[in-house]
Amino acid sequence: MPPKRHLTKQQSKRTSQNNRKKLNAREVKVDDSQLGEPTEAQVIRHMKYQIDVLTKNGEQLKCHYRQNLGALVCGDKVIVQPHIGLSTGIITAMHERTTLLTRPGRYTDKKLVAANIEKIFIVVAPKPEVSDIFIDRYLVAAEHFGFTPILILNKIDLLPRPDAMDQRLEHFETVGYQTLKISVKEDIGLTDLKKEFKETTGILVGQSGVGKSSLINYLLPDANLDTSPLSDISGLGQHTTSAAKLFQLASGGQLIDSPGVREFGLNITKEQLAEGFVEFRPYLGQCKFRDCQHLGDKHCAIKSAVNEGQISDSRYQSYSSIYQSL
Ligand SMILES: Nc1nc2c(ncn2[C@@H]2O[C@H](COP(=O)(O)OP(=O)(O)OP(=O)(O)O)[C@@H](O)[C@H]2O)c(=O)[nH]1
Ligand SMILES: [Mg+2]
Ligand SMILES: [Zn+2]
Repeated sequence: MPPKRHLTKQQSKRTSQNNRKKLNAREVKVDDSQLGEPTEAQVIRHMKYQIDVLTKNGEQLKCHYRQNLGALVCGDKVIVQPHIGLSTGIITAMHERTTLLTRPGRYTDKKLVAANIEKIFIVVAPKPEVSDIFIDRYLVAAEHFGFTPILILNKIDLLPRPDAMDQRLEHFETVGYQTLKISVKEDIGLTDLKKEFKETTGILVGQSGVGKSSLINYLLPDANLDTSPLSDISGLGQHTTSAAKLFQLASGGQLIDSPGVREFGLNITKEQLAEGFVEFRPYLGQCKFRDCQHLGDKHCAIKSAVNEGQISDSRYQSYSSIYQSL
């Protein structure tokens, strides 16, 4: 057998770009006279070479798009022209985005995750276990990109007592974040949670196996999304969901299910990181040195606030370790 060819990042990027061009070229051979009226629509899923949209009239179309539009992502509001008599179409324009969630990609510095979202629901569970820094990364992203974060503890049916994880949640409540405790399995706390989905576009994020798709299935039984138990060996989720997908809720809101991640990478500068810790803000600009990195300098206003108990040790540790990783 010939040795396996290892592609460099550049090569794989080029190969995938070429494949995409080929595919688009193949599909684009549609006579414009076969196209219907331009219609408002929203991207509900972006798979490798295909984009599913939902039109204002509730029609679902498989689409390709004009290259000059740039990358499109779940949540994007677009104009499509349906192919008459088919459930396909072409995306011809995109409306300006109100918000955009991105993270560093494997081959690019920015991978789009979702657009036009207002709330980010950070889903955690007693199992798989989660660290505070995992949550803090999402909170920083929420502050940076301008979403309202809500921390959801699912699977409370697995806890020995209802208050078993209260302290951990209180820690985030003290900083000012809303938290909710639920069990999708035993239908606990879901009425309050549903209120948070009304008249807004939200995204469910978190580790694999915390129950994001299970929650969508509870809200929309017809969605019939795949879910899987945690791995017996690692105790971790099995990365069941592979692409983000947007759902219309009966209450009028929209909710995006997203694939679980091991760690949420941040696309921000070191200065933006400090801004992303909301309770640091009153102290920023008060350090002795203008370029203070808040990593333990004696004359650092943030470090003093930590020493005086105004900022928690855990949040400060998250800051330091994310800082090192940027
Ligand atoms: N005990 C308990 N198990 C739950 C609850 N909600 C979901 N699960 C289980 O958790 C496992 C993982 O659920 P999924 O919905 O696949 O998790 P996910 O977050 O979508 O995972 P990925 O798609 O891999 O990111 C499944 O076996 C669910 O049945 C709950 O409230 N309690
Ligand atoms: Mg899932
Ligand atoms: Zn400082």
